[in-house]
Amino acid sequence: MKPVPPAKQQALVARLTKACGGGYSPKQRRKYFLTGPQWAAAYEGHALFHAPTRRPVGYEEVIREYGKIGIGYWATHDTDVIATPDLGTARQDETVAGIKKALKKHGLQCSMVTTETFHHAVFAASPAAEAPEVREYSKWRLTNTVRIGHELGAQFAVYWPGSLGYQVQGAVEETNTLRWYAEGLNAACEADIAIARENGRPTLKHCLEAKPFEPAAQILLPSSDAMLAFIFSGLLKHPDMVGLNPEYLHELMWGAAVRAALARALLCNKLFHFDINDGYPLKHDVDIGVGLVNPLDWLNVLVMLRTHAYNGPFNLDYKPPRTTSNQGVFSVSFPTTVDRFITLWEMAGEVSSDAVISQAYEALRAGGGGDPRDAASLAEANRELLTLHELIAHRLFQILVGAHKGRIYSV
Ligand code: XUL
Ligand code: MN
Ligand code: MN
Repeated sequence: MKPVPPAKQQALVARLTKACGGGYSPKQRRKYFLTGPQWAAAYEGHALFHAPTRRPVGYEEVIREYGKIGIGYWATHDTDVIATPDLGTARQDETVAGIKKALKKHGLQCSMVTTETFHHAVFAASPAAEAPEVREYSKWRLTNTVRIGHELGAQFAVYWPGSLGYQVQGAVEETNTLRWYAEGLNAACEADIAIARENGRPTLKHCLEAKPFEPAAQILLPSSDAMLAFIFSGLLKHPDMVGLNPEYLHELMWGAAVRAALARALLCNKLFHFDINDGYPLKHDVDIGVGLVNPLDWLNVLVMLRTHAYNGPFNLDYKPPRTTSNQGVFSVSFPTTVDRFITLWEMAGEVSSDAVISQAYEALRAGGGGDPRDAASLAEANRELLTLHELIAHRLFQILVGAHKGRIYSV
């Protein structure tokens, strides 16, 4: 094949994307509570060892393109859209007004706001630093974000304390740092109660998001479970307002079974929000698109969430690869990740109503009888029944590849 000249490359990608088929319409995509983060679409492909590969994009372009794709909700960090020195000034008001206009024009709603407490040098020692003035500033930043959230009509506020930790042991006293961090959240919840009352709106749902490492080497709240303990520790004044925003990959990063982590959050009624992506266990936060690495695990995760009637947002916290162009972010990255999510979600519905799986579950729950005081008799009574565990896993694989609908490969 001859080289493909740059002027013809977009048309080639468009032709092959179309050839993939199976895409959902924007109208169908809008039926799901899918939220598109400003930072995900605006990610320029940069990292510690990577120069950017894409040009910057502002909120107008992101909101417009999400609207075209059919992503019905938008989320942002404060500093994704307002430069740090402009926070709390008339320029913030102008930007918030501009965002409202863009959301209305393209038929989106703002679902979530979050405060950047990890990038700016002021947070070098975390938002819960030793210096009281830094902590005052953090409280102001969190409450300012809550105010922006109410102005934009958001329902959720997310907190990712990625710099709440240390590189060198012994430098910070962990119990103090955690108490100070709780004070910040308390300030945000109290401000929320007051602003919600002023505006006749419900309070926001405040969601903690854990990641086991990055950017700090050791993180004080590294997992969703650590955060559950923190919520119930007595340090929070409004624990009822605070829940979790687990991220699929962040749980894999410490080697967890994502379904089990979600189960623990569900049992505590704290699964408020879910960041969706994919990646590899015990590695870095690569934020690959949903289902590109672990489709079977993703199917199982969605079966669990459907079973428990999870109705919170699915936040596309995904980094389009740096090999994808600006055009590709909106023509390939977001539509395909959304469509894989929808496919897996609908497939999870098929799992729930699959006759083989439901009969297997029913039989397992009925058990094989036997004497409850006699281990040998119990083992014998259930021996053949327990083969169903493996059969269920096989059936899930069949559903994933469409074999349950007669799709076969000839040999
Ligand atoms: C970082 C991460 C963040 C949070 C919001 O790994 O996931 O984008 O979701 O700050
Ligand atoms: Mn991530
Ligand atoms: Mn996230």
